[in-house]
Amino acid sequence: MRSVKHLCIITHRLADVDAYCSVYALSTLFKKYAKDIIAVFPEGLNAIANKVMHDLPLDVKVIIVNEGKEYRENKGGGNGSNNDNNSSSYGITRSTRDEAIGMLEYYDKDDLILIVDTNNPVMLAGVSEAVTKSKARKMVIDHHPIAVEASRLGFDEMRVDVDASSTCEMVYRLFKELRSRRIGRNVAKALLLGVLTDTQNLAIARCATISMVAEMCKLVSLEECRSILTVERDYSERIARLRAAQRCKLYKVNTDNMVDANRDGYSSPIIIAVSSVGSHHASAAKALVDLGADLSIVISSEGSIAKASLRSTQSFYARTMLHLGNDVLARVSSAGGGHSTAASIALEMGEAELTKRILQVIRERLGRLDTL
Ligand SMILES: [Mn+2]
Repeated sequence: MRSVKHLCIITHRLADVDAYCSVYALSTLFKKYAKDIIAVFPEGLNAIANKVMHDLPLDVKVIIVNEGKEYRENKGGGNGSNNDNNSSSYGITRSTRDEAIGMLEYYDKDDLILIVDTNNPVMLAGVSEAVTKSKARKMVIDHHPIAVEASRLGFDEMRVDVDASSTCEMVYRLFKELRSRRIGRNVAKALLLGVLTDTQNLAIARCATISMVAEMCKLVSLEECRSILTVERDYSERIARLRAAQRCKLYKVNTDNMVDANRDGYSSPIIIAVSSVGSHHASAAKALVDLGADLSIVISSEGSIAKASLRSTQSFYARTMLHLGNDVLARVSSAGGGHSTAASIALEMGEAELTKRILQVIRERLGRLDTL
C-alpha cells in the first residue's frame, strides 16, 4: 500500500449501493497512498446507486463503461471534496470499454487493481479480460462466496468474508486496520448506506455489524441515510410486479419427507412461484416472495438473452439448505450465481428453456413439484 502509483477500483456490472459506497470510501482511504485513482463501473450503476452518487459524488476520475455506445461528458472541477452541495458537478467519463482496457494494459507492478463487491469475472463484464491480462497487483474485497472462476483473475490478495454484512463493512475494517485515516462524515454516510442496503435496513444484520453502525451513527443519522435510499417505484416497475403476480404459475413441494418436516411450524408445504415479465424481473421476484411464495423465479428476456432472478425467504433456506446462487443457478451455468436467498443469471437461450433448466435443478434437490 505504501507505494501504489495508479489505483483502479472496479465494481461488478451495474453497481449497487454497497459497491458504489465501497468505491467511495476506498477512494478516500487510498488518496494518501496512490498517485492517482480511477473508478470503473462496468455497465454503469443501478438507479438507487445513481441517486447515492449524486449525493456523494466521487472526486476521482470515473469511467462508466457503456458497451458499444461512445459518448463523453466532461470532467467537472476535481475539488468536490467535503462540500455539502448536492448538485455539485462531478467528473464522469462515459466511454466504450476500450479506454478502460487500454489503461489496464498500461498498468505494471507498481499499480493496483482493486475489485470490490464481486469476485466473479463474469460480473466484470467487458473489462474482465483486461483485468486478467493486466500486470498490476490485484486485490479483491468481497462478501460473496468465492466463484470458482475467480482464480482466473490472478489475485495477489483476497479479502473474502461471507459473514460480513456487506463490502462496506469490510472496507470499514480496512479503515480500522490502517488507522491512518479518521472516518469523516461522508465516508461514514457511505459505509452506512452500503450496510443498510445489503442488510435490508438491518433486518438481517448480525451483532457484529451493529457496533459498526453505532459508530457511524455518531457522524451521520440513520434517518438521513434511509431518506436517500427510499425511492418511489416508477410506473413500469409497479406494472412488472403486478404482471408477475397475474401471470404466475404455482408449484407445491411436499415437505413430509424432509428431515425437519415436523419442526415447530415448519410442516406446511413449500410454495414456488414462477412467472415472467418484460423488465424489472428482480423486483418482480421480490414481490412474489413478499406476497407469500417461499421461492420465486421470474424470467425476462432481452433479444436472444433470457434472464432469471430467483428469490427465497430465509426460512426456505433454513428448511432446504438450497443456496440459490451456488446450488441452483451456478449449476445451470457458470454465468449464474448470487446469495443464498437472491440470485440471478443471464444466458443466450429462450425463456422456456431457461425456466425448464432451473426447475430441473430444483426438482433434483427438492423432489416432485406439484402444480397448484
Ligand atoms: Mn454487496
